Amino acid sequence: MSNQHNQSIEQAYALAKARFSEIDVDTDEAMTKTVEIPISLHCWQGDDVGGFESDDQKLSGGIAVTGNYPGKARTPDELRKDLEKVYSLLPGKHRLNLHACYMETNGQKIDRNEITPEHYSRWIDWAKDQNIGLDFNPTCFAHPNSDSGFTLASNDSGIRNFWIEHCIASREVGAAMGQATGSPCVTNIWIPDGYKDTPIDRFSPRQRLMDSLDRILEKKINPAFNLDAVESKLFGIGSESYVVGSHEFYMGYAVSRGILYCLDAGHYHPTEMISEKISALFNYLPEMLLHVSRGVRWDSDHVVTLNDEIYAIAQELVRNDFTKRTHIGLDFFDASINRIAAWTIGTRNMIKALLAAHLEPTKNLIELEKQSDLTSRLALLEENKTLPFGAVWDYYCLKNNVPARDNWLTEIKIYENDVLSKR
Ligand code: RNT
Ligand code: ZN
Repeated sequence: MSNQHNQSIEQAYALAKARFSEIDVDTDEAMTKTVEIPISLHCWQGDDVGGFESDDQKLSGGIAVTGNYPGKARTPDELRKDLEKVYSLLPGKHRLNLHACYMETNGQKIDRNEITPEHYSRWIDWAKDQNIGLDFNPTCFAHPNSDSGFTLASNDSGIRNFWIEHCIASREVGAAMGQATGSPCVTNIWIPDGYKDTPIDRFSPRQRLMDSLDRILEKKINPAFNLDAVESKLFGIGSESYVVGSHEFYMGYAVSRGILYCLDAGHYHPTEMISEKISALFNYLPEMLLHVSRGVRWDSDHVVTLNDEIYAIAQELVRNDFTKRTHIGLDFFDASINRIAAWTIGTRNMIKALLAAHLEPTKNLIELEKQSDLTSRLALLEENKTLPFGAVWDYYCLKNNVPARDNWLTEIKIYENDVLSKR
């Protein structure tokens, strides 16, 4: 970038720094704290949750990707190349969240219950090379054994055992990833199980799910290598009336078993916010996983924008010092726009929200709350919204050697022209 461009960012930053110091906020410290927080990028934004197992397996499980933007990654190498582009546009060091169906088997048919760390060795080598951590997910959908709509809660013991084996194997893969990268891998279990229409027996499937999970988690794994999480959901396409793994089910399960609970921002009633749940759950759980997403009218997994909820999530984590206990993952998939841009926009927004939260004069606001000066609390919260946050963000990008302002978009346009359009 030109000197002039950098200079204007530096000048704006100097003014912003002075303005923030008037309200006792240290902008340099805010940047130092933000850069320590990794975001786990979801591999599935790059190829519409396709994976590399077989060509004919359609997405299922009540989730859907819409859009047909050209340039989708067709191979693991293409996906890695795309990810490298995205990482180069993000300030800070981040992680990759991989789904089991992104295995690489050299053309060999490996069923889900047969996966071993070897089938992810290229991902592991690449992660080591990039110096990034890995997270993992069993893929309990898009497979003939999930066609009935049931997996770990199935009443067919053959089907149930298959998925139990897959999840057990996934934890081993997670542990190998954690060991190889030197950073614990969060292995997150989400299953689609549920009914389109009103069930008679809501209890038995949940008892079966509990039993399946207990069998999966039977083997203790060193938490320095692998951490287990379970993700709840309200409904999916085709499971509108009943989802076995509901919020209450998994909250109770995670608390009673001492594992991580995954809060997905799209998995609750539309007015129910995960930002509100974080401080409740941290009374009972040592650590949590987030799937930051944006539902539009339903669990539609739109690209994360810098909206009230993403600010609120970041505020909850920063104000309460929960950032070290929270694994921040993303979960959106949009194929109607450039997929690399979608990843970049959503992730930069999560980072922006964290930086903004670090720029809040929290101590002063808490003081007002303690004094019951609720008028000033509201007044200052509103004043904060127009502080020169953008100038700090631009400088944060500059300082971390990634494109500031909308310059990242220029890079993506070049990449689209040179790489994506040739696919
Ligand atoms: C589905 C869950 C789940 C998936 C990914 C692909 O509703 O949110 O996390 O999106 O596993
Ligand atoms: Zn999710």
